[in-house]
Amino acid sequence: MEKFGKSQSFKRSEDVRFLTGHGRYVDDIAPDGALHAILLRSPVAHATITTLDVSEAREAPGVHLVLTVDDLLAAGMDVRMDGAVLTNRDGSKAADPERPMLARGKLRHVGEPVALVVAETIDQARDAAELIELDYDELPAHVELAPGGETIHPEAPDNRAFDWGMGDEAATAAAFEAAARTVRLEVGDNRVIVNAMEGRGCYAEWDGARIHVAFNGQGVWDMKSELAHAMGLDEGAVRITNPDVGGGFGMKAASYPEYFCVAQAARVLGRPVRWMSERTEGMLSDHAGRDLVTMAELAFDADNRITGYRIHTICNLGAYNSGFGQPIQTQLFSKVLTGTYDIPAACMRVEGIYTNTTQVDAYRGAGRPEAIYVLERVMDRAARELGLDPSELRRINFIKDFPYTTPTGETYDVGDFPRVLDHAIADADVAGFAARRAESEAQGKLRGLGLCFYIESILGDPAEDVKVAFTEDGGATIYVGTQSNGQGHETVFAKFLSDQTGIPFEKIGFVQGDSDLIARGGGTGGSRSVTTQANVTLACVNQMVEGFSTFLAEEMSVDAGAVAFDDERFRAEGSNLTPTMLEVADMARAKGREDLLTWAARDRIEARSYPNGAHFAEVEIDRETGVAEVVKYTVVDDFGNLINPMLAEGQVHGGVAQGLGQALCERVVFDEDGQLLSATFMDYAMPRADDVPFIRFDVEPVPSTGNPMGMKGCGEAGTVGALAAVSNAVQDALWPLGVKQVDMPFTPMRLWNLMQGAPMAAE
Ligand code: SMO
Repeated sequence: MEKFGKSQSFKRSEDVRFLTGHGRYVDDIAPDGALHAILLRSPVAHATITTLDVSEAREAPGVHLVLTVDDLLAAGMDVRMDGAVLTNRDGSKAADPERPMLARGKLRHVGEPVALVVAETIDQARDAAELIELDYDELPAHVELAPGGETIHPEAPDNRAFDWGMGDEAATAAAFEAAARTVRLEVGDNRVIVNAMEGRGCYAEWDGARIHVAFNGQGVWDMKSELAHAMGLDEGAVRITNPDVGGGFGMKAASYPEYFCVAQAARVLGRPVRWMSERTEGMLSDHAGRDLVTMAELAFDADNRITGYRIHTICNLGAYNSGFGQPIQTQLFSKVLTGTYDIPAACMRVEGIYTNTTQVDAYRGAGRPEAIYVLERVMDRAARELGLDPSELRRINFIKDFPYTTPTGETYDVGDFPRVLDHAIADADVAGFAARRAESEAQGKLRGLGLCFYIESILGDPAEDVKVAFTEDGGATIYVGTQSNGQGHETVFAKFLSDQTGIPFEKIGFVQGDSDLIARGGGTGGSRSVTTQANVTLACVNQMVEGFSTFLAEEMSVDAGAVAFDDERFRAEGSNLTPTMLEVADMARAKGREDLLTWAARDRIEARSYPNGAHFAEVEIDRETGVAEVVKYTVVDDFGNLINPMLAEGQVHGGVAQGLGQALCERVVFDEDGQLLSATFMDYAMPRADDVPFIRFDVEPVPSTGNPMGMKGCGEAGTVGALAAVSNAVQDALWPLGVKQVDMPFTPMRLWNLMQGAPMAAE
């Protein structure tokens, strides 16, 4: 691993641009003269449309176009949005009702797009939208996370989208029958609204032959093929770009109806058209996260070893299948179902439910935080019931021999969970907790300590693309298939290329997110970027070194194979020439060897990697007010080898803050009619800076064997660990009062009621 020993906390070169207001976000760069689009959205959660008359709106001042689903269909568009579909336990296909780009006959959630209005100004578009006549017969809304209720899609009786399973049910049942002890716990995982700092937006332009759509997404490739298909264009006639993006978190990974409608408007009008979401609009139309309830059961033998684990989950899909809605709480959840424990028999059953709410899809971790949350909550409960220290119960059950194949078929290559846990116990000063608790109590506060030991499986496309082009000005440009959403890719990937080639960092240009410039790419998601991009960049550098060496052998009049590259210079015995890579590129250019000036590679990592770690949270709860505060937080991660520890730590900070927000304050409330009551920042509580404590972070690396750099991926890990750590700490604080179960979010009202002995429903 010597070659990767150059890891260092190199500062982000893009920050100067971002901090001085020079970011190029989609709404900053829309073409001059672009028309403004707004969406008329459904004001009700469930209804049959009786009238949709846009004629008056079309005549309104400044209006250029109004599109309904009929207009899209009349233009020959395929209005059906893509969504992955599962196979049920009984072998049948899961319900796959159409999700139209604009409402088609029915309205199924508040905020569903109904019509697109394009005008000279936003105000004119808004005024025109008021003139649209939308009449409907309201239907009862199905909001509850349970089967039954008014049918939303005829294809899904009882509003059940799927009934999916995995694992060995019979072996698990046998383990439960033979168990010395069993422990069960029902755990809710509250719905969250993602609220990226930058809302969703796009613009589109049509030049008569090609469409260009710029949107703030997590990659351009899925959108390219979907848009070509929907608009009936060759892929060659579609260019998709992602400029700077202010946070995606899985929510921006999907294609959304607005992008297709805006593209069609640009094609119809032959003029650029732009759309930018407002905050409340985003809360109603961005895919939400989590929203599931799970019954989890553990079976133990007399030595406190887990012999069986099973879960039954009900999860919310919202009104339609969105891109990844179905696989998240099922296939992705299954990747880490049994966590870091050696569990011989396990199985899962998941029922997906349609409701008259906005779609629920990927959110930082997509299924893996949910799986770890459930497991680490029930492990914590088990420790209490078995009378063991929570760390001890985990230690007894840790997987110790690698490679290890889990009951759901994942093969963990390496890990050293006891070492990571020991490090965290020391860093968190677990030994001093009793004294800290006594201090808190002296001030009228409850104090709890919570542990989560998580593992993640990095996901997304294991293949990635890169191109390196040597430029006339004596530098090089790296083109990457991944997509920064603010993580610092520009710095990390240029620095990686610099380290591997000796090309000075400041001479390396960076290009991402343009389907015309990069052959293919997997975008950002599933903690994949650094591993996949570094892997393929390395493959590309190896090609460059080989090609340049062959070229140089001739120039130096030495044998091919005598030329060596030491990360900075090419050298060969018998030659005084020791050129750098940029110098070789110049030599090649002078000789007209254009073929040596552009290098492209595509490579696949053969195995996934499994970041893991321990989070300890300490929470103080004010008995008078019910306010819970996270007062101490410690993370020790095994991310394998890091190429920029500072940026990895930043990812952990952000991830923990997001998990802490879900645990402490974020609460989505729909009323019984399906109206979103928490649709502004006055009503929806995001975590603020003073909710987040100092986070102590360290690493205990066990390099992955799944990729040549020994990396493990760190983007989602903070969120995966934070939910259960904070929840177990709150549980620990309340246990002495006889409170046996409490679900997120731990709002003051909820905790205060619990402390008064009032039922949670009193909220
Ligand atoms: S939730 Mo992510 O972008 O895999």
